[in-house]
Amino acid sequence: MQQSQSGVLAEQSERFADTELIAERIGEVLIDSPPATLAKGDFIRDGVDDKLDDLEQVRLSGWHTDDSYFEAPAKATLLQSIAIPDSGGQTRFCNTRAAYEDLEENEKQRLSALKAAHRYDTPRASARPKARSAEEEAETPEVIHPIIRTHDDSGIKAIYLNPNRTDRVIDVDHDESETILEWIYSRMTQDKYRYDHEWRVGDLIIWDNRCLVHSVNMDFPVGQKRLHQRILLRGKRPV
Ligand SMILES: O=C(O)CCC(=O)C(=O)O
Ligand SMILES: [Fe+2]
Repeated sequence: MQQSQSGVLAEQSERFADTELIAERIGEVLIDSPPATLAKGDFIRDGVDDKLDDLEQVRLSGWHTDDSYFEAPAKATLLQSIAIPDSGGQTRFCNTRAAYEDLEENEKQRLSALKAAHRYDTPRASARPKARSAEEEAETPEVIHPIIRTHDDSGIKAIYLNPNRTDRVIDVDHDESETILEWIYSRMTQDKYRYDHEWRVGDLIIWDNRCLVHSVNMDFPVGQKRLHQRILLRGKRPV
C-alpha cells in the first residue's frame, strides 16, 4: 500500500480487494455500497455538453469532509474503483492537518476558540442539494463542531470545516463569519496541501475525514461510467 504525503492510502491489486474485510479491520462499517464484484449500478455522467444535471454529482465537485452535518461524522471513507472514465474524474484531497500546522501561533489560538455550525444545506455551498420535505429536514438538525479538531486516535490537530456544509462561524457576526471562512478555505486548499488521485480500475483509497477535505473532478466525458464501491466507517463527535 502506498501512503502519499497527503495522508491518503492507495492500493492497487490485480483482483478487486475485499474492501469489507479491510473496513472491518480498521473500524465499524456504517454504510456500505455493493461489493466491487457484485456492483451493477451504473453511474454514468449525465448532462448535456458540459453541464451536469444531477445536483448530487455537482456537489461532489465542492470541497468537503464526509457527513459533517452529523454529530458523529464518519471517521474514514473507503473507495474502490470499479469503472473509470477515459479522462478526468480524479478525486482530490487537501490535508487540513498540514494547513493547521502552517498557521501562525496567534491564528491557531484564535481559531481554536471558535466553533462552526454544519448543516445538510447551506447557502454557502457551491451547489445546493435538492429540496427536502419538512420531515426530512427535521431528521438532520444543525450541529456545532469545533473549527480545530483534535484527532481522536493521534491527538494531532487539524482544521475541521466543510465548504459544502459549514454554514457559519458561531458567536461572531455574519460578515466576520464570511471573512473567517473564506480566509481558512483559501489557506487549506492551497496546492501545497493537495494530492489528486488519478484512478486505475481496482484502486482502493482510504481517507481520514478528520484531517482531510476532498472533492471530485466531475469533468469527464459525458456518457462515460465512473463507479466505485464506497464504505463509511463510524466516527466520534469532533472535539
Ligand atoms: O467519487 C469520488 O471520487 C468521491 C466521492 C465522494 O465525495 C465520496 O465518496 O465521499
Ligand atoms: Fe465525499
